[in-house]
Amino acid sequence: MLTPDKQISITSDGIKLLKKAKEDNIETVWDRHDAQQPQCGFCEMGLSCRICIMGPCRIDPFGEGPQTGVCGADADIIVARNLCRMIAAGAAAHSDHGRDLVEVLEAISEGKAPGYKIRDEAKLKLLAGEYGVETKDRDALSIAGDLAHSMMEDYGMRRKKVNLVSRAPIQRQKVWEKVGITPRGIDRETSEMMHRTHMGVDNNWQSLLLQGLRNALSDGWGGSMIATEVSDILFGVPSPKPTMVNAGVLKEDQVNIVVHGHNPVVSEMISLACQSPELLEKAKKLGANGINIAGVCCTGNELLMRRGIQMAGNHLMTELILSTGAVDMMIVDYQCIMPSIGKVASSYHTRMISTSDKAKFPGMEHHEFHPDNAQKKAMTIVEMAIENFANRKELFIPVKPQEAVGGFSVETIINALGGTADPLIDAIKQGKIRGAVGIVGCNNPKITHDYGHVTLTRRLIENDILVVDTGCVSVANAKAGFKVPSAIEMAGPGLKEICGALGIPPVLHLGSCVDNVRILVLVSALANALGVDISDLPVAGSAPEWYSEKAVTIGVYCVASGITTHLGPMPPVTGSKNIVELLTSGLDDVVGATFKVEPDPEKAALLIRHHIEKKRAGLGLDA
Ligand code: XCC
Ligand code: SF4
Repeated sequence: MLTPDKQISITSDGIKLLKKAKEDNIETVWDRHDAQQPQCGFCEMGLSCRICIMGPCRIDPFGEGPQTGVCGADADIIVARNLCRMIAAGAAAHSDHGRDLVEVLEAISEGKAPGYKIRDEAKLKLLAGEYGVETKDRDALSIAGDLAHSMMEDYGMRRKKVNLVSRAPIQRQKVWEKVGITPRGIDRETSEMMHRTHMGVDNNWQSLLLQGLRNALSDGWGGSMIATEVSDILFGVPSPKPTMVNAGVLKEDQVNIVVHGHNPVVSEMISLACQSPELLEKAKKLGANGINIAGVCCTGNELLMRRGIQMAGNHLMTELILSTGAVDMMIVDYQCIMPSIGKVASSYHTRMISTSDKAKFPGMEHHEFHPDNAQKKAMTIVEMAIENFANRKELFIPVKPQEAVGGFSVETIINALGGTADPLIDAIKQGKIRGAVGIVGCNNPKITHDYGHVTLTRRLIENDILVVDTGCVSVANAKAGFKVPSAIEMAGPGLKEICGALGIPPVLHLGSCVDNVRILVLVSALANALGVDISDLPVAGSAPEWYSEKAVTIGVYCVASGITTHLGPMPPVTGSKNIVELLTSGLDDVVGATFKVEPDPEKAALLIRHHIEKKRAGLGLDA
C-alpha cells in the first residue's frame, strides 16, 4: 500500500476517492505500481530483447557484461527495434479503430446498419472530393459506399501514398519524399515495421527508425485521420458545447452509465438509447429520475465533443470512479481499459459490459456489438443498467461538478475566428499570442495524477501561449477550470484580450486521441496561410504524462510532421546514445523537429517557450 504522504493526484475527487477505495480494500493502479518497484532497469533503457527464442537477451549498459544479444544485435539495434515495435502497436491500435468506422460507413451504404446514418453530408462530400469519388447527382449513401471502399484501399498496398497526406503543406510533403518516408499504405507500414524488426531483417538502427517515422505518419495522416473524419461524417462535426466534468457528474437520483474506451460506434448508440422515451419511462417506474450517461477516457471525449456529454474522469480515474458505488453500469469498447476494473467493480453493484469482439476482460459480461445489431443491443444493455439501479448500496459522490466548454473542431475554430485563420495569424504576428501548443496524452502512475498537464498548461497560457488539448489532458484541464470563458483571467494579457474578444477559453478541447489529427489539420492551415512549412511555426506538442504505445506513435508523427514535441516520461531508449542523440537533436536535420524530454512541467514550460520564441525569430516576428 502507498505511504499516506505520497501525493497521488492534484484533483480533489481523485484524492477523496482513493481514500474511499482504500477503506473498501480496493487495490488500485498505484498499489500495483508500488508492488512492481524496482522496475527492470534493462527494460527501462530499452536494452532487453525477447523478439526470438535464442534469447531473451540483455545488454549490459555498464560495458562489463554482454554487448550483443545471442544473434549479435547491439544496443542500437535492440533499442531501435523495441521503439519501432511500440510505434507499430500504436499505429495498429488507432488505425484499427479507423477501420471499424470505415466498416460502419460501408454497412450504412448497404442498408445494414440500422440506427446509424450520415449526419454530415457536407463533410461526406468534402472527403469524397479528396478521395476522387464522384459526388455530382449522387445520393449520400452511394457516395458513402464508394468513399468507404476508397478508404479501404488506403489500408492496403495498391497506392503509392496514403490519400490524406496531400492535406499537408507542399513543403512538408517534399520533406517526406526527400527522406523517403511518405506513407504508402496504412496497414502496409505497420506490417513492414513488424517484418523489419523480426530477427535478421533490418539491422541498421537509422533505417529502422526512418521506417518508424513512416509508420507513425501512416497513422497520423492515415488511420487516425480516417477515424476522426468518418466519425464526423457519422456523428457530426463537433461544435462548442457546455458540459460538466469530474466524479461529481454522477447523479444520486439517476441511473448512471459510464462509457469507457475509444470508439464512438458503441457509445453513440448507448447515448441514443439513454434518451429513449420507453427506457426513460422504465427508469422512472423503478425510482430513478432519469438516465445519466458520462464518459471516461477517449470514447467520453468523442461524446463530449459532439453532444456535450459530461466526463467523469481520465485514465487514472477509471478505477476510482467505480468506488463511488454510484455507477450502475460501465460499458467498454477498447484501448486503455485496465484489466483490473472488473475486479474493482465486483466490490460494488456495478455491472461491467464489454462490447467488442476484439476486447474481452476478466469480470465483465460480454455483449458483442456489430453495426447490424448495435441499435437493439444498446436498448437491451441500457435496460439492464436501469434494472441494476435498485441494487445500489451506499454512495459516495465526493465533489460538485466543474463547468467546461468542449467541442472545438478546426471548422468551429475557424468559424469562431470569422471564417478564416487570419485573426489568429494576426494575433501571432502582433505577438499578442506568442504561439500555440497541443498538450496531449495520458496519465501515468509514475507522475502525480494531472500535475504535469495542469502545471504546464497554466504556465503556457499565462505566457500568452494558446493551448489546445486532447485525450486525458483535456479532462485534467477542464477539471482545473481552464475551459470556461472566465479562465482568460489566468491567461497573459495578449491571450486574454484575443480569447476575451472571441468569447472562448484560453484552452480549447480538440477531442480524443485520434483527434490529434485535428492539430495536424490546424497547423497545416496556419502554415499554408503563412506560406511556410509546419516546422517553421511557433508551435509545439507535449505529452507530459504519457504511458501508451499509441502516445509514442502520436509523438513520432507530430515530430515527423515538423512539430517539436515534449515528453514527460522518458521513452525506453536511453540504452542507445546514438538513438537518444537522433531523437533529441539529429532529427532536426531530417524533419525539422525533435523530441525534448523533461519530467518537470515547470522546466518543460521554459523549454517550450524558448522553442516558440526561437521559431518566432526564424519567421522574423518581433524583429
Ligand atoms: Fe488512453 Fe485515449 Fe492515453 Fe488517455 S490519452 S490514457 S491513450 S485514453 Ni488517448
Ligand atoms: Fe536475443 Fe537477438 Fe533473439 Fe533479440 S533477436 S532475443 S537479441 S537473439
